[in-house]
Amino acid sequence: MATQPNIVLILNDDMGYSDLGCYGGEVQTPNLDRLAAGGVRFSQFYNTARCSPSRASLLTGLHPHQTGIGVLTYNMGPEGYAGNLNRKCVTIAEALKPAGYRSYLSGKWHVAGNLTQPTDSWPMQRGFDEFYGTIIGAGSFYDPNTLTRGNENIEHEAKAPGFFYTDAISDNAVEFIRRHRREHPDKPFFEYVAYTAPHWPLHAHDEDIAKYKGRFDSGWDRLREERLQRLVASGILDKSWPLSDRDPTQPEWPLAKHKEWLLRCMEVYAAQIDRMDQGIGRILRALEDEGELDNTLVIFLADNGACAEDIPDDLTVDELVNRLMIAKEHTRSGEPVHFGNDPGVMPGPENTYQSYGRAWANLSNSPFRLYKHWIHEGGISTPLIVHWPAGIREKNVVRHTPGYLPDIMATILDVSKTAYPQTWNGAPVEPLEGHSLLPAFAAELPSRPPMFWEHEGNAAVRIGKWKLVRKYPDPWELYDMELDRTELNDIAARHPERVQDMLGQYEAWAARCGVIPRERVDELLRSQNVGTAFWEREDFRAPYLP
Ligand SMILES: [Ca+2]
Repeated sequence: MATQPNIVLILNDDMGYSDLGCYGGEVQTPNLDRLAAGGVRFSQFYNTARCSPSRASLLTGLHPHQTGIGVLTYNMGPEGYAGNLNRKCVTIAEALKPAGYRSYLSGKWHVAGNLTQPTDSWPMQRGFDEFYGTIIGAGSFYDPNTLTRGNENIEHEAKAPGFFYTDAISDNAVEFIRRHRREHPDKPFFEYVAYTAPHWPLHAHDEDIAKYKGRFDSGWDRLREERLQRLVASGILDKSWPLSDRDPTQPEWPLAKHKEWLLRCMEVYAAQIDRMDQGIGRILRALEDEGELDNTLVIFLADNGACAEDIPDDLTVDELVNRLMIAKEHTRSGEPVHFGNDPGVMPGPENTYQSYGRAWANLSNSPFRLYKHWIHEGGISTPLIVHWPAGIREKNVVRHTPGYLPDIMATILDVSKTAYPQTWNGAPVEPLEGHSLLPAFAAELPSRPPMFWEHEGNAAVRIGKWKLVRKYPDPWELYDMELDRTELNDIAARHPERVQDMLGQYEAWAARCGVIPRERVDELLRSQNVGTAFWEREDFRAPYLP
């Protein structure tokens, strides 16, 4: 390569494996589809099951527990769960600095405990030259909390007519590219674009929602089958893997109540992704206009599987607005915001705050089981699209080599020919956990090192075709991923020695990386007065259940 490539790393939030057009879904994503057609799609790429841990791992090439982000950004101190990106890790932006890169972030941060005062864990103190976005993990798309430029709160900018966070993320990403070319024409750049779509609340524009009117009318059962058929037809999934059953807590489509409202929820969810794709189109155009598209490695992925966690009815507005800071009590024009999944209120506008529910999340993760928060395939499987005309010869290929988030740092260092640092600011840094996927851009890899996950007691180890996985507090399950990617036949009882061996490797990893047992995490949560995490409560409202 004559010159170092630019890198544009695009992450989105709470999206299922099969929502995108180029991964079998109904959502119209022509710009991501274009990247897929000109690059490589990975069929077995994995994230870390929830927002903050995934972002911590993606940004550092480590496991989340090593970075201070064991669960989320609550302080559950001290042993690696401080809720702040610590000093034993470097971000991609920091690691690329010695190689001459400038770094930009447009979008969500969510790896800092302090949401209102700049700290050493905020983006500008973690290697980024420019930052536009939010520190918090979720919020209104019309009026987000913690909107920040550099280290300054700019929430007032969201009061401008027509403001919409997804568009603002896209526009700032475009502006960073254009200004970089004017002001630093000789330097390569790293841009991290972290969308919050399609995380709840279900906020979208009428014109985008209208595109999906009728598209989901056949219901989740039929659509789950259609998605699997398209995934098989496009060579992403093997035809021998059956569809998992519908989530047993959810009704078959004909029995679901409030269908008009239900359909609207899925239409808004699709519109959220659609709007993101439109913005990605503008980013790609900016790269083309500046003559940079060929030598830019564009990477797209999601931070966790689709989300079955609703916003519970009994969470007070005070908790949402003041303690969690993920909502505002009134719209910008002073109307009250109607919180919760009331089927009498259609989601989309600024005065609503809703989620699409478990049955649609089940569709989003087709054909897999479970959701965000679990380490089964529905929780951690993500599309991964890589596009780099100057560096990838093949077009429109699907690669089945497995990979996971720590590999992204390793890959970016590899393509930019940059060494991972042993120290940063005079202190030692944890050794890199990921392995470069650059060789997999050209061909399937014969093998890869083991992969490990842990999130709130849910855990897994993947060695070759074997996956040992636990849904806390249930026993460990064993799956042969070549025969059974949808995890339908637990064969742990038939392979006791393999289970013991994999468990031993898992426990050695967990001890090395500072994983705290779930029981202890619960104690810490209670001692920090965080209360029962609302995303785990079973009492949320699902008004469509028969
Ligand atoms: Ca997320």
